[in-house]
Amino acid sequence: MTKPFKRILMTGAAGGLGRQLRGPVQAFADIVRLADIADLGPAGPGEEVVQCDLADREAVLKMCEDVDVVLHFGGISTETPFEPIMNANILGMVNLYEAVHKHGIRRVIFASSNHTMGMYKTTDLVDASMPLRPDGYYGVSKVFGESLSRFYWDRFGIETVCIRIGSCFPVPANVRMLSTYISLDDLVELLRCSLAAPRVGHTITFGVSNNPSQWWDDKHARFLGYVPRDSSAKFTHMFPASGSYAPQDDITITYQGGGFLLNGPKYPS
Ligand code: NAI
Ligand code: 15L
Repeated sequence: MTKPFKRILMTGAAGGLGRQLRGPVQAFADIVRLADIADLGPAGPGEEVVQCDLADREAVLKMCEDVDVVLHFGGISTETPFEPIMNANILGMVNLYEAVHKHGIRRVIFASSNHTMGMYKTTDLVDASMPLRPDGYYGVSKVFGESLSRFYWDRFGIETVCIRIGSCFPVPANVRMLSTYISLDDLVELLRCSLAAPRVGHTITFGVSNNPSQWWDDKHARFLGYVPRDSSAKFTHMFPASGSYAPQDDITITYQGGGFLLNGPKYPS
């Protein structure tokens, strides 16, 4: 069967999501180029493997040679001190888009995050037109990525779908994740839709399954045609109601960003 692309690049391929997506992304292209700063092991059939630090401009330029489309999953994925985030998620993003532009790559799918909006309350319903409210350095770096990709669309016509991924883990780790859960199958389907749509311009979509509790309204990205099939409902029994109210001053319950708020910048440090 003919595949939609000749060569797809997936950064962050050695990470938690990258390892699980390594098989499914084969459906999208004849050749999958897997990249990470960490070791990826040997290339399998239909694969190429590149070890590359996103902060290394020349290496990123080379990583993007002869690529048709990019799935950008590489970078720091949690709240950490600023320096690693700056190198991987900010400088790395600049290097990537410079290379994408130089090589004439037309579309990027960017693994953004719900932490771009983590300071909204868990009682809010958020959509992509609402002001950004990141919950720490990590969320701010994803806001930077969304903003940089917007600039590259407006100025150079490079298309990006920013997927504000919720929590893509096999099983929710806490009550919060009953609202933020996305299954791997649903994420793969959202990637497929983001690659297949004829025109995406600069689109922000929420990567979430059809969970009983919804914090995000994806009305601005319906045209992608993503219809989640999974739900966190099957995990609800893991978190029975305690019968007592959570303390009002618990910021991990008040804000959508949850535990990330505890690890962000604090003064005095
Ligand atoms: P992960 O931390 O397991 O994987 C990230 C990968 O990026 C790692 O393999 C790491 O070696 C690589 N990396 C880090 N710094 C790098 C650098 N300077 N140069 C090249 N590669 C570098 O994270 P995970 O969970 O696989 O997430 C993948 C992407 O999806 C991340 O961008 C994350 O922010 C985003 N995301 C993930 C969510 C989830 O539920 N897993 C939720 C929201 C966003
Ligand atoms: C993210 O952005 C992280 O990359 C991931 O590790 C999870 O913590 C997720 O958000 C979440 O909010 O659960």
